[in-house]
Amino acid sequence: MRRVVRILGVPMDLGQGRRGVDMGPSAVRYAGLQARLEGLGYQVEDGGNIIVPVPEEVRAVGPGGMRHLEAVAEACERVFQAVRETVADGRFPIILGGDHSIAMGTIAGVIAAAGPTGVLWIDAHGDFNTPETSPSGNIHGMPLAHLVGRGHPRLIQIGGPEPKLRPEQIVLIGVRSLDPEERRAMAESGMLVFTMREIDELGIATVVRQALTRLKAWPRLHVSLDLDVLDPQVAPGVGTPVPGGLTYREAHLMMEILADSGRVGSVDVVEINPILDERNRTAELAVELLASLLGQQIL
Ligand code: 5AB
Ligand code: MN
Ligand code: MN
Ligand code: MN
Repeated sequence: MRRVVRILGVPMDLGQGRRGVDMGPSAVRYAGLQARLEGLGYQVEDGGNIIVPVPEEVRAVGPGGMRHLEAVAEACERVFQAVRETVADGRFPIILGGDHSIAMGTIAGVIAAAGPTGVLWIDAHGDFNTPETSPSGNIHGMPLAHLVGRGHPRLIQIGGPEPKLRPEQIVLIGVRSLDPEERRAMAESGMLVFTMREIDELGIATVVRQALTRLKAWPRLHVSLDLDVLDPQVAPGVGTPVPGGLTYREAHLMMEILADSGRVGSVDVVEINPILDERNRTAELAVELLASLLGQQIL
């Protein structure tokens, strides 16, 4: 039976301050995602975009200084429904962001349909701020905290009242920028975190294999790929670039090893900002990484 992929776009830039990541879904489609996956033998459906308001039409600052809280929560609820339905239909969802706040909807949707799922959060940042610890009020810096049940109830309750994840079922890879309080909470949380230092010392292959072993109790995995994990020299088109990131080769090898595991059942690709990009190369890189994650091999 041919595997079926469903692409869902989430043109969301409410979870952060800089404009432009709402154009991510268009940029990745333009870079040829569907044709590339069809070339690998997949049947590909495009489920279109989830409706997300533009910042101009919604309330700017919510309680506790959280930017666009209600609008982000409502959009994430729509993401939750669409992803749950996609997984229940037996499709492999590829969710194109949009800023990283969408992961509160995608992961809740995957878990509602497929049950407990391990999460690989691949990101320069920890995304573990709460409204109290956030220096910016930007919700894209908070999704992981809310997924484990820490933060504002409106966001914790997307897709149901209980926390969606336990810290033990999360591994972060590529981290190199944490806020002081976020860092403390992360160290105490029990999540396994591979910073860039560990990647440099151990090599990306060992890091990814250790991550897979750590998550062995969860046969099904979700990958949440924030393109800012890559070095800005290879991925300039992201909202919050941080120097010292993954190379082109490390990112590909990571995707290849994850593909070999046969355990990845869903993926988000987030934070691509076409306005800051150079001739769409970050979106093209995203397509290549997705092809590798879905089994493209050189030989
Ligand atoms: B991203 C920062 N920690 O909370 C904050 O790109 C940045 O989804 C968050 O990883 C970056 O505002 C969020 C300073
Ligand atoms: Mn992120
Ligand atoms: Mn990031
Ligand atoms: Mn970002």
